[in-house]
Amino acid sequence: MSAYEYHYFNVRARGEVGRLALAAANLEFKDLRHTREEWLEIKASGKPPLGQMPFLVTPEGKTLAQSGAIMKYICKKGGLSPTDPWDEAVADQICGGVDDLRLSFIKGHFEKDEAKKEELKKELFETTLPARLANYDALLKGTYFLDNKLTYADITFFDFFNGFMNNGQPTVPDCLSKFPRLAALYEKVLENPGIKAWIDRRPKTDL
Ligand SMILES: N[C@@H](CCC(=O)N[C@@H](CS)C(=O)NCC(=O)O)C(=O)O
Repeated sequence: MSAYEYHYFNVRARGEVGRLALAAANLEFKDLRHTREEWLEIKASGKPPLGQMPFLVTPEGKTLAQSGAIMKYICKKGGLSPTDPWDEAVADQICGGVDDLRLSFIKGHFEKDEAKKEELKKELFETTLPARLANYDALLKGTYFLDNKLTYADITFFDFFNGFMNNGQPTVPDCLSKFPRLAALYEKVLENPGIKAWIDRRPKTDL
């Protein structure tokens, strides 16, 4: 069986969660990192379903866009998805909260006005993040968000705190220091053999 193709720019950003999912699911994949020029050609070809990256090409040749949809599909294929509908909704709740945090981070990161940028960062780090982390701490029932099973909720949580809050460094980010159970969850995800090997071998990028 040929490998999955995963298309994105040479950054972690929105694309990394899919790569982490592929690694955790132990699925062989081609990590295709495109320059802007290459991307414009690929986009013009009409191959990416929504004209955006990341997008996935399955071994059967099917294409899928949207980082969250790709990540969930891969996790289902790899047995990293809850099977109970309620558990799946709980996992989606975790991921939706992470989406909100990611959007707040991106808004601050790309803000051109320096004063506004500082204001957005202050709000995220001093207000939003501590409140949300307290919520996540309360939602954590066992080793993982869904007790003792690693799912896409944990991978999504890890991706944000590793890729966005800790610049891809495998150490536990400072913002988790007041939440030892969440820090332990982060470390537990990092111990997954597929994720660990991927983090060791993935290209080092600024974003
Ligand atoms: N909601 C989408 C957002 C996708 C998106 O905004 N992709 C950007 C890169 S992060 C992109 O493809 N930009 C190039 C373009 O639109 O031509 C997802 O999560 O996949």
